[in-house]
Amino acid sequence: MYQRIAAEEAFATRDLIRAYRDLIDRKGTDDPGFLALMGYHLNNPSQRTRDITDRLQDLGERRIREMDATGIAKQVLSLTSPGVQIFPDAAYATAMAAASNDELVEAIRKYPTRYAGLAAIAPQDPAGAAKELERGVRKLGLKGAIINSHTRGEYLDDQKFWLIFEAAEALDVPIYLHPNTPSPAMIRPFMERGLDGAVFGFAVETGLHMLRIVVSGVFDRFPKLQIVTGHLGEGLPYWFFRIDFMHGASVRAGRYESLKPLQRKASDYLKDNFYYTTSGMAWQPPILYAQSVVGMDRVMYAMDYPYQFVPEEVKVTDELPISDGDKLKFYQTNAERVFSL
Ligand code: 1DF
Ligand code: MN
Repeated sequence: MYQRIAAEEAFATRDLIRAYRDLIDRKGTDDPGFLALMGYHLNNPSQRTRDITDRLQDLGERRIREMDATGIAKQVLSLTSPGVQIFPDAAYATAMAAASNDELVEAIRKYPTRYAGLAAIAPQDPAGAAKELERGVRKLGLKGAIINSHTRGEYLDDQKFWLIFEAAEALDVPIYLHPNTPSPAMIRPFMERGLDGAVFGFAVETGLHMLRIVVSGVFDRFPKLQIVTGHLGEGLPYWFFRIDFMHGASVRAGRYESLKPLQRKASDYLKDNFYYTTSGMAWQPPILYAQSVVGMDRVMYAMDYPYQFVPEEVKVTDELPISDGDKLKFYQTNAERVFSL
């Protein structure tokens, strides 16, 4: 009746893992979120983290076997967060993105019916990132790009990054705005209670990033641009009414110089320029709620393998009380459309 396409599935190259270990060991970054997140994943002795790190690096038989076991027809693969965005040297980050995209494409060529992929890019060099996105799509057949929220504390509403949006719109491919840990300027109160990671910090950071992009006017400039978000939009669908009310009031009152009038309501962009995946949200109430506010054409399945590899969770979405036609959209055709699969 449908193929299950999973839209936010992570991998890592051996070189990336090595470079992360090196950054941690020689204190090559002072980003507290990165050190906490990758310090945990790479150095914690638990079975869970060791399994995740092993699975991340397998683009071969093990991954295919586990997809078969959970009924996943196709994974849309992306380099794990924070990708190359942590590296201080922009040229190094750009080269690392290209090498990772080349490796990804090798795997896709080996399993063309099972894998598709998004390009890693290095916003540290916006022009280089736009070029790598173009190479990824035109030469390698990748389906868009992934950006893991802030890049060294900077957000994509800064116009220096808009070359990337311009390229995505021109190529007619989406940007997956994947979580990163909260930026250094706001992570402290999260870390004091161990809430900086996927438990909640990711969602605050990335929901903020989505809203910064919306209110900056990116979509008035690039009206066809599409952004894919995970974790059911990092909570934002619950906020549409209040965001429209308060954002509109602040704009009309001229409260901030930086808050410019938009052509449409904030929630209009969140409905028409964003897609929402269910990564990490195997729970029917918020999925049904998101479908009710953004529509059946904008919510799609993701597992978040290997970070959230819980085979029983697929049953939760299989059993959604929606029509067969809507289930086909949810699992298959929405992803086929936005990623041109
Ligand atoms: C975690 C979760 C890590 C997700 C991720 O990338 C990630 C985690 C480093 O649990 O630490 O992509 N996730 O999307 O929920
Ligand atoms: Mn993820």
